[in-house]
Amino acid sequence: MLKKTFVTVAAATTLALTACGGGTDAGTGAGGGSGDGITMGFAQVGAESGWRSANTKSVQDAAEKAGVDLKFSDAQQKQENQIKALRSYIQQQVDVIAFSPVVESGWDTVLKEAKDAGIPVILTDRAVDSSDTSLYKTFLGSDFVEEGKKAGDWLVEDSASTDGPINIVELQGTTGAAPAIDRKEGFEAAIAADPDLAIVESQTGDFTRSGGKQVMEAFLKNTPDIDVVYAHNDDMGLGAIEAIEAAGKVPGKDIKIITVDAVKDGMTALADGKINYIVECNPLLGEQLMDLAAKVVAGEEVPERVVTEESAFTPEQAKEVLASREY
Ligand code: GYE
Repeated sequence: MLKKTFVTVAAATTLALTACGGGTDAGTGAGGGSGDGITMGFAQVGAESGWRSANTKSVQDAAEKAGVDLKFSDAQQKQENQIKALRSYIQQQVDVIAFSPVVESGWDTVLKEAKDAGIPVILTDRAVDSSDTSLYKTFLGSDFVEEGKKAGDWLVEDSASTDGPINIVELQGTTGAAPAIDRKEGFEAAIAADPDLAIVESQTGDFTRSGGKQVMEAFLKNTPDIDVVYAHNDDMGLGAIEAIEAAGKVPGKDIKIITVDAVKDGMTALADGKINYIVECNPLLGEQLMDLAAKVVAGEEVPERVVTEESAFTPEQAKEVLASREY
């Protein structure tokens, strides 16, 4: 749907600073030339996970390919840093702002400042909970509730033949972040189908490997019979594996592990049988983002919501795709 031509962009982008590159790539979705002359301020969450690194690279590569002048900042998982970055982009009068909000709440004031300055904002990867949807043009990213649901559905099916209670511990993402809230919600809704499945402990590991390890160590100390770990991303699952092994248990067997993302390290652990199931979350949003930015700057209509397509992997499937996995 997004892979449309941008031949009209050159004419419509009256504010474009330099000559546009024509539309030779138009229709391929490759983004070549479509963003020529556009300045984009991009406020990234941080560098907390393998997913994030792949996302950053995708945005930087796509900007270069599209001829977009990218001003990139890393907020180190702190909302105040992200707000500062947004204000500096407003001051610099960039053509478009894109950002992945670290948490859902608290954006109205700064988004209003961008709107008043006439700078369009694109949300990428994570959503905000503002009731005023005129504060941003579009949201490009995954359906996190659906991801949580896929994780829960797999567990319901996997435990169908087992009798008795199944104790799940949950490693949540960053508190207040859209993917943490939604992945929890989707998973809980799915496991409600089986009364034997219960979340007995749930805490944030902040989407990091060290966070996942630390929280899992505490879970293992406090809770004797853990059957399943549900981690909101691969990195926390990988940290949990270290804690489980250090406690003398076998990850994937004594304790089953379900994660979200499907980055290379996660897929390697899945292929090795240390993780049992991974729900994919696609970080390669760069090209779609540059395409949307070109349209928004040109004053063209864009869909309110652009959802990325994703699948899920078993160990067998991980073995098949691992070698060709880009990130
Ligand atoms: O799943 C996690 C990262 O917002 C979808 O953030 C993203 C999440 C991703 O730290 O690994």
